[in-house]
Amino acid sequence: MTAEVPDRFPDGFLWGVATSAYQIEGAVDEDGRGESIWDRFSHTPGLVRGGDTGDVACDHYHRWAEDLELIADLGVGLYRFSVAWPRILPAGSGRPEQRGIDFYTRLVDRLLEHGIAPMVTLDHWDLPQALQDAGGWPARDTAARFAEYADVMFRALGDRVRFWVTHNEPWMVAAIGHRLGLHAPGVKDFRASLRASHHLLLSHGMAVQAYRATGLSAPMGIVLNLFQTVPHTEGEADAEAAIASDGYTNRWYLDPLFRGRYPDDTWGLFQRVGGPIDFIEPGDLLTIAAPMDFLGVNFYSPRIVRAAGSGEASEFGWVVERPHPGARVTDAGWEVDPDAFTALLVRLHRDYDPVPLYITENGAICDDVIGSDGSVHDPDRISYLDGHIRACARAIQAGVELRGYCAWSLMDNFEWSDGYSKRFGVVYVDYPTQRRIPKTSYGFLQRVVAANGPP
Ligand code: IFM
Repeated sequence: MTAEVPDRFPDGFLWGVATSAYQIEGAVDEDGRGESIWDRFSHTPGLVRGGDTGDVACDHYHRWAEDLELIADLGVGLYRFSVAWPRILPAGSGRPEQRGIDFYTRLVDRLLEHGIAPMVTLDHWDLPQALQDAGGWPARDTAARFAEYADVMFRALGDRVRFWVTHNEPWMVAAIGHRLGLHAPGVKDFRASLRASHHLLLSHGMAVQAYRATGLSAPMGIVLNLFQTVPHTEGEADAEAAIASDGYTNRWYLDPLFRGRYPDDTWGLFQRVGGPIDFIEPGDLLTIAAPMDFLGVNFYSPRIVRAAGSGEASEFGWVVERPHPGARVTDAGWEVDPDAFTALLVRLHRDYDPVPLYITENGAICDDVIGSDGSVHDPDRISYLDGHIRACARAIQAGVELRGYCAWSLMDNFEWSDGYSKRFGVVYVDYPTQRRIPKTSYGFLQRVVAANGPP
Protein backbone atom coordinates (compact mmCIF):
# COMPACT_ATOMS: atom_id res chain seq x y z
CA MET A 1 0.00 0.00 0.00
CA THR A 2 1.41 3.39 -0.88
CA ALA A 3 -1.18 5.73 0.67
CA GLU A 4 0.36 8.99 1.78
CA VAL A 5 1.25 9.06 5.44
CA PRO A 6 0.64 12.23 7.44
CA ASP A 7 3.79 13.93 8.66
CA ARG A 8 2.68 13.90 12.22
CA PHE A 9 0.35 11.85 14.38
CA PRO A 10 -2.49 13.72 16.11
CA ASP A 11 -1.55 16.01 18.98
CA GLY A 12 -1.54 14.12 22.23
CA PHE A 13 -0.81 10.77 20.56
CA LEU A 14 1.10 8.72 23.14
CA TRP A 15 4.27 6.85 22.24
CA GLY A 16 5.48 4.20 24.60
CA VAL A 17 7.20 0.92 25.31
CA ALA A 18 5.85 -2.17 27.06
CA THR A 19 7.12 -4.95 29.35
CA SER A 20 5.62 -7.47 31.77
CA ALA A 21 6.57 -8.50 35.29
CA TYR A 22 7.54 -12.16 34.93
CA GLN A 23 9.47 -11.45 31.73
CA ILE A 24 11.80 -8.86 33.28
CA GLU A 25 11.70 -8.68 37.08
CA GLY A 26 13.48 -11.78 38.40
CA ALA A 27 13.76 -11.71 42.23
CA VAL A 28 11.13 -14.40 42.43
CA ASP A 29 11.81 -15.16 46.07
CA GLU A 30 12.19 -11.62 47.34
CA ASP A 31 10.11 -9.41 49.57
CA GLY A 32 7.48 -12.04 50.24
CA ARG A 33 6.58 -12.78 46.61
CA GLY A 34 4.62 -16.01 46.25
CA GLU A 35 5.00 -18.65 43.56
CA SER A 36 3.32 -18.03 40.20
CA ILE A 37 2.19 -20.57 37.63
CA TRP A 38 5.09 -19.47 35.44
CA ASP A 39 7.61 -20.28 38.20
CA ARG A 40 6.12 -23.74 38.43
CA PHE A 41 5.89 -24.20 34.65
CA SER A 42 9.40 -22.97 33.86
CA HIS A 43 10.90 -25.15 36.58
CA THR A 44 9.27 -28.23 35.12
CA PRO A 45 11.91 -29.93 32.96
CA GLY A 46 11.28 -29.85 29.23
CA LEU A 47 8.62 -27.12 29.11
CA VAL A 48 10.76 -24.05 28.38
CA ARG A 49 13.51 -23.98 25.79
CA GLY A 50 16.95 -24.47 27.31
CA GLY A 51 15.43 -24.95 30.77
CA ASP A 52 15.27 -21.14 31.11
CA THR A 53 13.27 -19.63 33.96
CA GLY A 54 12.28 -16.13 35.05
CA ASP A 55 14.24 -16.45 38.31
CA VAL A 56 16.62 -13.65 37.32
CA ALA A 57 15.28 -12.49 33.94
CA CYS A 58 16.53 -8.90 33.40
CA ASP A 59 16.96 -8.36 37.13
CA HIS A 60 14.63 -5.41 36.73
CA TYR A 61 13.46 -5.73 40.35
CA HIS A 62 16.89 -4.41 41.34
CA ARG A 63 17.73 -2.38 38.23
CA TRP A 64 14.38 -0.63 37.79
CA ALA A 65 15.82 2.86 38.30
CA GLU A 66 18.41 2.34 35.53
CA ASP A 67 15.70 0.91 33.27
CA LEU A 68 13.46 3.89 33.89
CA GLU A 69 16.25 6.20 32.74
CA LEU A 70 16.34 4.24 29.48
CA ILE A 71 12.61 4.74 29.10
CA ALA A 72 12.86 8.44 29.92
CA ASP A 73 15.69 8.93 27.40
CA LEU A 74 13.45 7.56 24.68
CA GLY A 75 11.25 10.59 25.24
CA VAL A 76 8.10 8.49 25.44
CA GLY A 77 4.99 9.60 27.30
CA LEU A 78 3.70 6.11 28.17
CA TYR A 79 5.11 3.03 29.85
CA ARG A 80 3.06 -0.16 29.94
CA PHE A 81 4.16 -2.68 32.56
CA SER A 82 2.46 -5.30 34.68
CA VAL A 83 2.14 -5.96 38.38
CA ALA A 84 3.13 -9.43 39.54
CA TRP A 85 -0.04 -10.65 41.26
CA PRO A 86 1.97 -13.01 43.54
CA ARG A 87 4.01 -10.04 44.83
CA ILE A 88 0.79 -8.44 46.07
CA LEU A 89 -1.16 -11.51 47.19
CA PRO A 90 1.44 -14.26 47.60
CA ALA A 91 -1.19 -16.84 48.53
CA GLY A 92 -3.74 -15.55 46.02
CA SER A 93 -5.95 -13.91 48.62
CA GLY A 94 -5.76 -12.58 52.16
CA ARG A 95 -3.47 -9.86 53.41
CA PRO A 96 -1.64 -7.86 50.72
CA GLU A 97 2.16 -7.83 50.88
CA GLN A 98 3.16 -4.22 51.47
CA ARG A 99 6.69 -4.71 50.12
CA GLY A 100 5.23 -5.68 46.76
CA ILE A 101 2.97 -2.65 46.71
CA ASP A 102 5.94 -0.45 47.67
CA PHE A 103 7.95 -1.66 44.67
CA TYR A 104 5.27 -0.59 42.20
CA THR A 105 4.67 2.63 44.10
CA ARG A 106 8.32 3.59 43.62
CA LEU A 107 8.09 2.72 39.94
CA VAL A 108 4.92 4.73 39.36
CA ASP A 109 6.22 7.73 41.29
CA ARG A 110 9.46 7.83 39.32
CA LEU A 111 7.57 7.54 36.03
CA LEU A 112 5.39 10.47 36.99
CA GLU A 113 8.47 12.51 37.93
CA HIS A 114 9.64 11.93 34.36
CA GLY A 115 6.26 12.93 32.95
CA ILE A 116 5.58 9.37 31.75
CA ALA A 117 2.05 8.00 32.12
CA PRO A 118 2.00 4.56 33.80
CA MET A 119 -0.25 2.02 32.06
CA VAL A 120 -0.59 -0.83 34.54
CA THR A 121 -1.61 -4.34 33.49
CA LEU A 122 -2.97 -6.29 36.44
CA ASP A 123 -2.66 -9.75 34.92
CA HIS A 124 0.07 -10.57 32.46
CA TRP A 125 -0.21 -14.35 32.97
CA ASP A 126 1.53 -14.83 36.33
CA LEU A 127 -1.42 -16.24 38.30
CA PRO A 128 -0.49 -17.12 41.91
CA GLN A 129 0.18 -20.86 42.04
CA ALA A 130 -2.07 -21.07 45.11
CA LEU A 131 -5.02 -20.05 42.93
CA GLN A 132 -4.02 -22.59 40.30
CA ASP A 133 -4.03 -25.24 43.02
CA ALA A 134 -7.59 -24.16 43.82
CA GLY A 135 -8.68 -24.66 40.20
CA GLY A 136 -7.11 -21.74 38.30
CA TRP A 137 -9.00 -19.90 35.55
CA PRO A 138 -11.34 -22.83 34.79
CA ALA A 139 -12.74 -22.27 38.31
CA ARG A 140 -15.29 -19.47 38.68
CA ASP A 141 -13.91 -18.45 42.06
CA THR A 142 -10.67 -17.22 40.43
CA ALA A 143 -12.66 -14.38 38.85
CA ALA A 144 -13.70 -13.15 42.31
CA ARG A 145 -10.09 -13.42 43.53
CA PHE A 146 -8.95 -11.31 40.57
CA ALA A 147 -11.50 -8.61 41.34
CA GLU A 148 -10.26 -8.51 44.96
CA TYR A 149 -6.65 -8.19 43.82
CA ALA A 150 -7.60 -5.48 41.34
CA ASP A 151 -9.33 -3.56 44.12
CA VAL A 152 -6.17 -3.73 46.27
CA MET A 153 -4.21 -2.17 43.43
CA PHE A 154 -6.84 0.49 42.67
CA ARG A 155 -6.73 1.60 46.30
CA ALA A 156 -2.92 1.51 46.47
CA LEU A 157 -2.11 3.28 43.21
CA GLY A 158 -5.39 4.59 41.84
CA ASP A 159 -4.51 8.21 42.48
CA ARG A 160 -1.42 7.94 40.25
CA VAL A 161 -1.91 5.30 37.58
CA ARG A 162 -3.02 6.89 34.31
CA PHE A 163 -4.33 3.75 32.52
CA TRP A 164 -5.46 0.41 33.92
CA VAL A 165 -5.49 -2.84 31.95
CA THR A 166 -7.23 -5.85 33.46
CA HIS A 167 -5.81 -8.75 31.43
CA ASN A 168 -3.18 -9.25 28.79
CA GLU A 169 -4.25 -11.50 25.91
CA PRO A 170 -6.86 -13.78 27.49
CA TRP A 171 -6.87 -15.86 24.28
CA MET A 172 -3.26 -16.87 24.94
CA VAL A 173 -4.07 -17.95 28.48
CA ALA A 174 -7.14 -19.90 27.42
CA ALA A 175 -5.91 -21.40 24.14
CA ILE A 176 -2.16 -21.77 24.58
CA GLY A 177 -2.17 -22.30 28.34
CA HIS A 178 -5.25 -24.54 28.66
CA ARG A 179 -5.93 -26.12 25.27
CA LEU A 180 -2.47 -26.64 23.78
CA GLY A 181 -0.61 -26.70 27.10
CA LEU A 182 2.37 -24.81 25.66
CA HIS A 183 2.17 -22.05 28.26
CA ALA A 184 1.48 -22.19 31.98
CA PRO A 185 -0.38 -23.89 33.50
CA GLY A 186 0.30 -26.47 30.78
CA VAL A 187 -3.24 -27.90 30.61
CA LYS A 188 -4.44 -29.70 27.46
CA ASP A 189 -8.21 -29.74 27.78
CA PHE A 190 -10.56 -27.82 25.49
CA ARG A 191 -13.36 -27.59 28.05
CA ALA A 192 -10.95 -26.22 30.63
CA SER A 193 -9.81 -23.67 28.06
CA LEU A 194 -13.40 -22.59 27.36
CA ARG A 195 -14.14 -22.18 31.05
CA ALA A 196 -10.88 -20.24 31.44
CA SER A 197 -11.84 -17.87 28.62
CA HIS A 198 -15.22 -17.14 30.21
CA HIS A 199 -13.82 -16.58 33.69
CA LEU A 200 -11.06 -14.32 32.38
CA LEU A 201 -13.70 -12.19 30.67
CA LEU A 202 -15.98 -12.30 33.68
CA SER A 203 -13.16 -11.23 35.99
CA HIS A 204 -12.40 -8.34 33.65
CA GLY A 205 -15.99 -7.12 33.98
CA MET A 206 -15.92 -7.61 37.75
CA ALA A 207 -12.73 -5.57 38.00
CA VAL A 208 -14.23 -2.80 35.86
CA GLN A 209 -17.21 -2.70 38.20
CA ALA A 210 -14.93 -2.65 41.25
CA TYR A 211 -12.99 0.20 39.69
CA ARG A 212 -16.10 2.26 39.00
CA ALA A 213 -17.14 1.74 42.63
CA THR A 214 -13.94 3.46 43.80
CA GLY A 215 -14.94 6.68 42.04
CA LEU A 216 -11.54 6.84 40.32
CA SER A 217 -11.53 8.00 36.74
CA ALA A 218 -8.38 6.93 34.86
CA PRO A 219 -9.21 5.04 31.66
CA MET A 220 -9.72 1.30 32.15
CA GLY A 221 -9.51 -1.35 29.46
CA ILE A 222 -8.34 -4.81 28.42
CA VAL A 223 -5.60 -5.92 26.02
CA LEU A 224 -6.41 -8.46 23.31
CA ASN A 225 -4.02 -10.04 20.86
CA LEU A 226 -6.00 -9.83 17.67
CA PHE A 227 -5.24 -11.57 14.41
CA GLN A 228 -6.10 -10.28 10.99
CA THR A 229 -7.17 -13.65 9.64
CA VAL A 230 -6.38 -14.18 5.99
CA PRO A 231 -7.72 -17.12 3.93
CA HIS A 232 -4.86 -19.05 2.35
CA THR A 233 -6.51 -19.11 -1.07
CA GLU A 234 -9.47 -17.38 -2.66
CA GLY A 235 -11.52 -20.58 -2.50
CA GLU A 236 -14.77 -20.75 -0.56
CA ALA A 237 -13.57 -23.43 1.88
CA ASP A 238 -10.59 -21.32 2.97
CA ALA A 239 -12.81 -18.24 3.30
CA GLU A 240 -15.12 -20.17 5.64
CA ALA A 241 -12.15 -21.54 7.57
CA ALA A 242 -10.86 -17.98 8.08
CA ILE A 243 -14.23 -16.80 9.41
CA ALA A 244 -14.37 -19.72 11.85
CA SER A 245 -10.81 -19.13 13.00
CA ASP A 246 -11.56 -15.43 13.45
CA GLY A 247 -14.37 -16.48 15.79
CA TYR A 248 -11.95 -18.58 17.81
CA THR A 249 -9.21 -15.96 18.25
CA ASN A 250 -11.00 -12.61 17.95
CA ARG A 251 -14.80 -12.58 18.10
CA TRP A 252 -15.01 -14.93 21.12
CA TYR A 253 -13.51 -12.01 23.07
CA LEU A 254 -14.65 -8.92 21.15
CA ASP A 255 -18.34 -9.84 20.93
CA PRO A 256 -19.00 -10.38 24.64
CA LEU A 257 -16.93 -7.30 25.55
CA PHE A 258 -18.59 -4.96 23.05
CA ARG A 259 -21.93 -6.63 22.25
CA GLY A 260 -22.68 -8.53 25.42
CA ARG A 261 -22.98 -11.93 23.68
CA TYR A 262 -20.82 -14.72 22.37
CA PRO A 263 -20.82 -15.17 18.58
CA ASP A 264 -23.39 -17.79 17.47
CA ASP A 265 -21.16 -19.56 14.94
CA THR A 266 -18.26 -19.97 17.38
CA TRP A 267 -20.64 -21.02 20.16
CA GLY A 268 -22.00 -23.73 17.87
CA LEU A 269 -18.52 -24.91 16.89
CA PHE A 270 -17.30 -24.99 20.48
CA GLN A 271 -20.36 -26.99 21.62
CA ARG A 272 -19.82 -29.49 18.80
CA VAL A 273 -16.19 -29.96 19.79
CA GLY A 274 -16.38 -29.56 23.55
CA GLY A 275 -19.91 -30.41 24.66
CA PRO A 276 -22.49 -28.15 26.32
CA ILE A 277 -21.43 -24.69 27.42
CA ASP A 278 -23.24 -24.84 30.73
CA PHE A 279 -21.09 -22.72 33.02
CA ILE A 280 -22.36 -19.27 32.08
CA GLU A 281 -24.58 -17.78 34.77
CA PRO A 282 -27.33 -15.21 34.35
CA GLY A 283 -25.90 -11.71 34.38
CA ASP A 284 -22.38 -12.80 33.37
CA LEU A 285 -22.57 -11.23 29.94
CA LEU A 286 -23.85 -7.97 31.35
CA THR A 287 -20.85 -7.92 33.69
CA ILE A 288 -18.41 -8.73 30.88
CA ALA A 289 -19.81 -5.91 28.76
CA ALA A 290 -19.43 -3.31 31.54
CA PRO A 291 -18.45 -0.20 29.57
CA MET A 292 -14.70 0.35 29.41
CA ASP A 293 -12.67 3.30 28.22
CA PHE A 294 -10.21 1.85 25.73
CA LEU A 295 -9.19 -1.34 24.00
CA GLY A 296 -5.52 -2.33 23.91
CA VAL A 297 -4.50 -4.12 20.71
CA ASN A 298 -1.44 -6.35 20.45
CA PHE A 299 -0.49 -7.13 16.87
CA TYR A 300 2.49 -8.97 15.43
CA SER A 301 1.53 -10.90 12.32
CA PRO A 302 -1.49 -11.98 10.27
CA ARG A 303 -2.92 -15.47 10.71
CA ILE A 304 -3.16 -17.38 7.46
CA VAL A 305 -5.76 -20.10 7.59
CA ARG A 306 -6.98 -22.80 5.24
CA ALA A 307 -9.61 -25.49 5.44
CA ALA A 308 -8.26 -28.82 6.69
CA GLY A 309 -8.03 -31.49 4.02
CA SER A 310 -9.94 -34.73 4.42
CA GLY A 311 -8.00 -37.01 6.72
CA GLU A 312 -5.94 -34.11 8.04
CA ALA A 313 -5.95 -33.90 11.85
CA SER A 314 -7.75 -30.73 12.91
CA GLU A 315 -10.04 -30.32 15.91
CA PHE A 316 -11.86 -27.33 14.42
CA GLY A 317 -11.62 -28.02 10.69
CA TRP A 318 -8.97 -25.46 9.84
CA VAL A 319 -5.19 -25.34 9.74
CA VAL A 320 -2.90 -22.36 10.36
CA GLU A 321 -0.62 -22.07 7.34
CA ARG A 322 3.00 -21.01 7.02
CA PRO A 323 3.70 -17.54 5.55
CA HIS A 324 2.98 -17.10 1.86
CA PRO A 325 5.94 -18.15 -0.29
CA GLY A 326 8.28 -15.19 -0.73
CA ALA A 327 6.64 -13.18 2.09
CA ARG A 328 8.85 -11.11 4.35
CA VAL A 329 9.22 -12.82 7.75
CA THR A 330 10.90 -11.98 11.06
CA ASP A 331 13.68 -14.16 12.43
CA ALA A 332 10.98 -16.16 14.18
CA GLY A 333 9.34 -16.91 10.82
CA TRP A 334 6.30 -14.67 11.45
CA GLU A 335 5.01 -13.00 8.30
CA VAL A 336 5.50 -9.24 8.20
CA ASP A 337 2.38 -7.57 6.84
CA PRO A 338 1.69 -3.97 7.94
CA ASP A 339 -1.34 -3.78 5.63
CA ALA A 340 -2.93 -6.55 7.66
CA PHE A 341 -2.44 -4.34 10.73
CA THR A 342 -4.24 -1.41 9.10
CA ALA A 343 -7.00 -3.76 7.96
CA LEU A 344 -7.43 -5.12 11.48
CA LEU A 345 -7.73 -1.64 13.01
CA VAL A 346 -10.17 -0.49 10.35
CA ARG A 347 -12.21 -3.66 10.85
CA LEU A 348 -12.37 -3.06 14.62
CA HIS A 349 -13.62 0.44 13.95
CA ARG A 350 -16.15 -0.79 11.38
CA ASP A 351 -17.50 -3.88 13.18
CA TYR A 352 -17.39 -2.76 16.79
CA ASP A 353 -16.95 1.00 16.71
CA PRO A 354 -15.26 0.42 20.02
CA VAL A 355 -13.84 2.82 22.54
CA PRO A 356 -10.51 4.48 21.61
CA LEU A 357 -7.72 2.09 20.70
CA TYR A 358 -4.14 1.92 21.92
CA ILE A 359 -1.54 -0.33 20.35
CA THR A 360 -0.26 -1.94 23.52
CA GLU A 361 2.30 -4.22 21.81
CA ASN A 362 3.92 -4.43 18.41
CA GLY A 363 7.41 -5.57 17.56
CA ALA A 364 9.70 -8.12 15.96
CA ILE A 365 12.01 -10.93 16.96
CA CYS A 366 15.47 -10.48 15.45
CA ASP A 367 18.64 -12.53 15.86
CA ASP A 368 20.49 -9.61 17.44
CA VAL A 369 24.20 -9.84 18.15
CA ILE A 370 26.71 -7.46 19.68
CA GLY A 371 28.96 -6.24 16.87
CA SER A 372 32.74 -5.88 17.02
CA ASP A 373 32.22 -2.18 17.83
CA GLY A 374 30.09 -3.12 20.84
CA SER A 375 26.84 -1.92 19.31
CA VAL A 376 23.75 -3.84 18.20
CA HIS A 377 22.40 -3.05 14.74
CA ASP A 378 18.85 -4.23 14.09
CA PRO A 379 17.78 -2.80 10.74
CA ASP A 380 15.09 -5.45 10.30
CA ARG A 381 13.41 -4.38 13.53
CA ILE A 382 13.58 -0.74 12.43
CA SER A 383 11.98 -1.64 9.14
CA TYR A 384 9.28 -3.64 10.95
CA LEU A 385 8.51 -0.80 13.38
CA ASP A 386 8.57 1.81 10.64
CA GLY A 387 6.15 -0.20 8.51
CA HIS A 388 3.75 -0.83 11.35
CA ILE A 389 3.82 2.76 12.60
CA ARG A 390 2.95 3.87 9.06
CA ALA A 391 0.17 1.28 9.11
CA CYS A 392 -1.20 3.01 12.23
CA ALA A 393 -1.08 6.34 10.45
CA ARG A 394 -3.14 4.92 7.59
CA ALA A 395 -5.68 3.57 10.06
CA ILE A 396 -6.01 7.01 11.64
CA GLN A 397 -6.49 8.51 8.19
CA ALA A 398 -9.26 5.99 7.64
CA GLY A 399 -11.06 7.25 10.74
CA VAL A 400 -9.82 4.87 13.44
CA GLU A 401 -9.59 6.53 16.85
CA LEU A 402 -6.10 5.38 17.71
CA ARG A 403 -4.51 7.24 20.60
CA GLY A 404 -1.19 5.56 21.32
CA TYR A 405 1.44 3.04 20.28
CA CYS A 406 3.72 0.94 22.50
CA ALA A 407 6.61 -1.00 21.02
CA TRP A 408 7.20 -4.47 22.40
CA SER A 409 9.51 -4.42 24.11
CA LEU A 410 11.69 -2.00 26.03
CA MET A 411 14.32 -4.69 26.38
CA ASP A 412 15.01 -8.31 25.55
CA ASN A 413 13.37 -10.57 28.10
CA PHE A 414 12.03 -14.01 28.98
CA GLU A 415 9.96 -14.95 25.95
CA TRP A 416 7.82 -17.55 27.73
CA SER A 417 8.30 -21.09 26.40
CA ASP A 418 11.08 -19.80 24.12
CA GLY A 419 13.04 -18.66 27.16
CA TYR A 420 15.80 -16.18 26.35
CA SER A 421 16.32 -17.49 22.82
CA LYS A 422 14.14 -14.79 21.24
CA ARG A 423 14.89 -11.07 21.41
CA PHE A 424 12.20 -8.39 21.03
CA GLY A 425 13.79 -5.41 22.78
CA VAL A 426 14.93 -2.04 21.50
CA VAL A 427 17.51 -2.45 24.25
CA TYR A 428 19.78 -5.49 24.15
CA VAL A 429 20.25 -7.35 27.42
CA ASP A 430 23.54 -9.17 27.83
CA TYR A 431 22.21 -11.73 30.29
CA PRO A 432 25.53 -12.90 31.81
CA THR A 433 26.42 -9.31 32.82
CA GLN A 434 22.94 -7.74 32.73
CA ARG A 435 24.44 -4.91 30.69
CA ARG A 436 21.86 -2.93 28.72
CA ILE A 437 22.89 -1.86 25.21
CA PRO A 438 20.44 0.35 23.32
CA LYS A 439 20.10 -1.06 19.79
CA THR A 440 19.86 1.11 16.70
CA SER A 441 16.06 0.62 16.89
CA TYR A 442 16.17 2.50 20.21
CA GLY A 443 17.53 5.53 18.36
CA PHE A 444 14.88 5.03 15.69
CA LEU A 445 12.13 5.07 18.32
CA GLN A 446 13.63 8.21 19.86
CA ARG A 447 13.35 9.89 16.46
CA VAL A 448 9.77 8.71 16.01
CA VAL A 449 8.81 10.17 19.35
CA ALA A 450 10.62 13.44 18.68
CA ALA A 451 8.97 13.80 15.27
CA ASN A 452 5.59 12.47 16.48
CA GLY A 453 5.59 10.08 13.55
CA PRO A 454 7.93 8.19 11.23
CA PRO A 455 11.13 10.24 10.96
O1 IFM B 1 6.29 -11.51 24.93
C1 IFM B 1 4.95 -11.56 24.56
C2 IFM B 1 4.10 -10.78 25.52
O2 IFM B 1 4.26 -11.20 26.83
C3 IFM B 1 2.64 -10.93 25.17
N1 IFM B 1 2.42 -10.60 23.76
C4 IFM B 1 3.29 -11.20 22.80
C5 IFM B 1 4.73 -11.00 23.18
C6 IFM B 1 5.65 -11.61 22.12
O3 IFM B 1 5.42 -12.96 21.97
